[in-house]
Amino acid sequence: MDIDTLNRRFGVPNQLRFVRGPENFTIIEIENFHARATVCLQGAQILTFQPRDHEPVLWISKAARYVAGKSVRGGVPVCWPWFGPHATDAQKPAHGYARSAMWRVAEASALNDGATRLVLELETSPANRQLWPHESSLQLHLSVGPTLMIEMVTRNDSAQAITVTEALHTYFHVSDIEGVSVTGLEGCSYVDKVANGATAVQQGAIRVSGETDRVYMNTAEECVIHDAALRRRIRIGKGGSLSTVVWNPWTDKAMKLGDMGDNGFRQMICVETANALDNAVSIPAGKEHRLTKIISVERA
Ligand code: TA6
Repeated sequence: MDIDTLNRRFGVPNQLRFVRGPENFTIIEIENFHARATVCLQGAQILTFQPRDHEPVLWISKAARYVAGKSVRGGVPVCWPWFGPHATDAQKPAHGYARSAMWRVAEASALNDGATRLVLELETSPANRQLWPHESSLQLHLSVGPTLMIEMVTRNDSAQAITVTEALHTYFHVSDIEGVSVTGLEGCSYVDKVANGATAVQQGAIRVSGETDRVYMNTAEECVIHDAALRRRIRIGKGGSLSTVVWNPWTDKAMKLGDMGDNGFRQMICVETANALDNAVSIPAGKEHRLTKIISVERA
């Protein structure tokens, strides 16, 4: 659908419009009394979120590339219908295909509280069906207001149960990675992907001083990123999620990724709301599963 048609059908006066972004990407610009945000239609990827009177909450790489069929480095990539490498087929894309596939707009509206609602739906295609041969659908429900509310809704339209792993792979903007801490996971066991998948138990707040890649298991807890230099706390609430992933690539991995920008890793930390590894979700035939993330910022 071209930009003019999108604006005619789904534009929300003074709040939401569609624009042509880099490399012809369709970008959704949202601005209301409470906040502003941008979303890339490919991958239903939230790129930016900035509440009024606050610094940007999400990190996006200064070296981000806009390539058709590739997710952009930063914001909130949608990992689905699997998280991480495919369990049995290394040829399949890491983190599933939703983050790099085309989505369509299902709804856009102004809410009574001044927030803006947007619903996007993953398009089906022969290529996607090859990767995931199950009658199912995925929608992303967003509410952009003083908080950013994101809901991934998986519906199983098939006649048998399906099992998914998933994540809202959120890159948060921080003043400096060694100046922040993350609370909420104290005492939680995690799989340490930097230590060959060894399991450990989180002692105290999380501080990062090297490559960090941990899947915290069986936790429904809210996490908080404490950033003294930015004089703020970012609260990350969740529902329908039993895993939280904490990731920073640090120097070498960032270099290998090639799109993190010079020292970009120093200004980001991923705190991902997920269902990963043994927290995979089984959805009975005809039923749906909702993973919810609520991001809010407060002055520290
Ligand atoms: O969520 C952490 C992680 O699984 C890391 O292992 C790293 O691979 C990261 O995701 C980024 O993956 P990507 O495919 O986006 O480069």
